[in-house]
Amino acid sequence: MLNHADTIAALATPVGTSAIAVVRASGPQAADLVRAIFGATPPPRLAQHADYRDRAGVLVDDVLFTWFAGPNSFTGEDTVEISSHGNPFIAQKILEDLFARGCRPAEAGEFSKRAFLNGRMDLSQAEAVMDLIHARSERALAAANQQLRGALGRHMSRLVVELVGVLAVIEAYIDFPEEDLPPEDRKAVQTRLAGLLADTNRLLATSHYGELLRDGIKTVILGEPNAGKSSLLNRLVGRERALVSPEPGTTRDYLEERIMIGPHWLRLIDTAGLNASPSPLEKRGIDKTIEQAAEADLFLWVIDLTRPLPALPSALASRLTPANTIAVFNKIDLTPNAGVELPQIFPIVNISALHGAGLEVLEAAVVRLADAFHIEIWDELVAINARHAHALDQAMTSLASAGQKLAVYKPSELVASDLRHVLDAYGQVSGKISNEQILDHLFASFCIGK
Ligand SMILES: Nc1nc2c(ncn2[C@@H]2O[C@H](COP(=O)(O)OP(=O)(O)O)[C@@H](O)[C@H]2O)c(=O)[nH]1
Ligand SMILES: [Mg+2]
Repeated sequence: MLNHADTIAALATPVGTSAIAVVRASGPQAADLVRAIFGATPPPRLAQHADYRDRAGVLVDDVLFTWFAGPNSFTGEDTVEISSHGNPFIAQKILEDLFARGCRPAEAGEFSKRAFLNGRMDLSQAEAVMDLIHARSERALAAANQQLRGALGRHMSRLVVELVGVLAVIEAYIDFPEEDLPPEDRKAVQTRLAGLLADTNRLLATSHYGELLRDGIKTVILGEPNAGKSSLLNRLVGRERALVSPEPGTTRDYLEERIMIGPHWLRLIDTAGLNASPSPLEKRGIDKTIEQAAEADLFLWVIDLTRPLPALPSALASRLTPANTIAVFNKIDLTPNAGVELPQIFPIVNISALHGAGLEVLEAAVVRLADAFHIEIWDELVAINARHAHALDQAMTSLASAGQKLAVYKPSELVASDLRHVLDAYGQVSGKISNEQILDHLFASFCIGK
């Protein structure tokens, strides 16, 4: 275990009035602190009821505290968690007392950093702690929980083991340059590299889903002016978020709101109406709509049933598919029997944004489309973040380069050098691959006896 000389302390709960507040201290002095404040270290992981008296002996609060003896703690160090009444003044008093007794204020993320440095979790798990804290939907929570339990780390370990195996085969020939890689080995290595590329790509392909879970599914409401887009946004958000008016062109700029629909977290965007002959200001609004649509995951195309179906600008029309678009026929209160011929077969939902009819059906339709974004790899929900994606992208590049070199009989050193880059890139994801681990693997597979 790494030695961190400092004992750090911080408030683990938000500042403010609440039922309880938790102050946490971690580091080599934690045992002494517990003895000094509470008399003795109790059995680990059992909450204790005690008076908290500061250094001057003044009673601060009666608290529950829990003692964690390292390495069986979040950070891997001796740790104490003190739950006081949730008054920020009390929590501050306790913190000040801990500082007076020799702790120093923890930096942002420092508890997790220590957990990582002490080998309590890999980097992807440390990130999952953040994801867990910020998860806003059932799906995001499930993904964070799986990552925290090491799902991504396990996938990465599998890839690393396979890669190191391939590297071992190639390295064996580097040491004996007079013997080039025999054709059957070359073929086998190529097949294994192709497998690594495919598996890496599968993980990489979850990055967009990761974005959706962390930032919300970008859902653009579009349609002609006065179709009822803003009315629909207000309905879904549950309050008067956007101005609604019979005057066309009310929404000039786009508006964004985040909402939950079923298990999904959505970034809902209301846009300027697609007026066929816009004023210059409307034109700018429409350009923004097209910009927003370029990166959207879902579309709610609001169609006013009392009017003929307008043509969509081609930049938009080309983005809409039955898998990402719901045709929302609005104003059924005015024309209950109307229908509109659509240019493609989209799922259709009839609503009245004004009266709220059809909203549940619409939400169910959104859930159905959003469900399709769900990706599982080897039965686990994996959704990597942007940092992982960057590393895996580099891994893909180097894997492809190694494959090419093999194919054109480049020297094995050059192939091995590419593969070491892949190993570095894999290592960035979990932050866990040490040279020793690699050497262990390498030597374990060296039974060539040459
Ligand atoms: N009768 C009826 N009027 C609606 C409905 N939805 C919207 N409207 C009206 O249509 C007009 C334009 O609505 P708005 O939401 O501002 O449309 P937007 O321009 O697409 O954002 C307003 O007067 C709304 O009250 C509906 O379902 N039924
Ligand atoms: Mg509007």
